[in-house]
Amino acid sequence: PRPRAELAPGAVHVPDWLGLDEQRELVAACRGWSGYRRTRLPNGGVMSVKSVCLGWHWYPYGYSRTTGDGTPVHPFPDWLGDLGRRALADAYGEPSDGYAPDIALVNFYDATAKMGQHQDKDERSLAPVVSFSLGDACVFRFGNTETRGKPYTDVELRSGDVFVFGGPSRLAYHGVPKTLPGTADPALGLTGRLNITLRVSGL
Ligand code: MD5
Ligand code: FE
Repeated sequence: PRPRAELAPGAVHVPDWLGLDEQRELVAACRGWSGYRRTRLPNGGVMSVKSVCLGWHWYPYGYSRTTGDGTPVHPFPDWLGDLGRRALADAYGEPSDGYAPDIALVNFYDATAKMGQHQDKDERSLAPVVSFSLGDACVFRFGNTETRGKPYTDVELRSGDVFVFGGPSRLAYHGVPKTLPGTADPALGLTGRLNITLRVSGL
């Protein structure tokens, strides 16, 4: 079995945290949220992941209450906050009652999608980010807080894994250089990779 690992202070990987039934329920929930789109960046690029937001809509580089195309932002469900509090408590081994995420970003990766190294700094709160991985595994690159480049550590994130980023690691550069197509459990019924991150807007 893959052990729980603290990659840096506040950056904790908990492998296989979600059971297969919980993974299936999360996949079903992700399928129920409409409006996945590729985000266009101000520099002219287009992100390769398809994303949908709950609670607040992420635009590069901030959060708004509306999507901009007339479609409503889905509500952030209570059950997802509960799941995030349980994951955070298990990752850090301490109570998480005060953790109240109000944003979820859902990213879908097809076989060729990636995410370049970046910092998550559009949230006004530096409360931890909790990430859930579903479907195909990926190479997750966890870097440092100073530069986009080295040093970094590559970790494989598989379906059911939780990753928490808080404390001194909250503003670390990170990204997904590739997914590993075809690695998902066929029983999950998902081709590709889904990642859900929970955040606190501070708004
Ligand atoms: C993903 N998502 O797997 C990646 C990594 C994103 C994003 O980076 O911004 O949607 S999930 C792990 C993660 C999420 C948020 C913050 C940090 C890592 N971090 O501060 O290192 O789709
Ligand atoms: Fe990120």
